[in-house]
Amino acid sequence: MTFHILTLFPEMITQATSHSILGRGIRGGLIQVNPINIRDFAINKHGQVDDAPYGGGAGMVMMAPPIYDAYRHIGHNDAPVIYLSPQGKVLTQDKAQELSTHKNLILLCGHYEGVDERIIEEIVTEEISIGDYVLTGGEPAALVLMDAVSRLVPGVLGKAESFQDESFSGDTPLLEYPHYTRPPEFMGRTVPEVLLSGHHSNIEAWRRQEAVRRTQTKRPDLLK
Ligand code: 4FV
Repeated sequence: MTFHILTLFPEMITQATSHSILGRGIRGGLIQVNPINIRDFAINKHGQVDDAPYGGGAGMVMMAPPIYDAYRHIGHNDAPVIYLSPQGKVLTQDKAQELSTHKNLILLCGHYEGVDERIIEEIVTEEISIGDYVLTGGEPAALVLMDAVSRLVPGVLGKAESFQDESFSGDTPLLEYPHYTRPPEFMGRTVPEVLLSGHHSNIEAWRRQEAVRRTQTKRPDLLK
């Protein structure tokens, strides 16, 4: 799968995606990350890509033409175009699962007060938010989406990593059960006996029960 990112800060994307699982997915050829610098499509030799809002008001607005030309440059007019913005539906595991089935995804990162509404009307297929708070730019949100989606692309997660019974997946989205590893004792705290029993069905039952209990206490909204 290829992520085409329309951004004013391509280095933010390349730097953040070259590590760990995403980096390995890229080196393994399973994931491609193609940042396009909108400023390469500026309207004048001053590299202008934003201007004052019509109707006045604070801040600047990103202009539609440079974004449109950058979009055309990608050459995948059939790919979903996602605008990362607080106005979007909040990203969920199910949405990440759906997005992981596409060969190409185009991510539009806003800055300043946002982008001219007409570019949203012209090219954006859906708006996605990573949460009800305001960022300085869409790049951190694009990186969150790319991470959540990439790890669901077959082969990106190695054998050691699995997305079995993880949070928010499966028919009833539960939070994950607690994890323990060596040392057997830490600051006087021990490991639940059942996990040391080797009795797999008891361990499974305990983990399920813990997942339900935690979801009831921490995220009862998920059980509704
Ligand atoms: C955001 C979010 C977000 C809004 C103005 C970028 C900023 C600036 N994106 N989820 N929350 N974007 O705050 O996705 O253009």
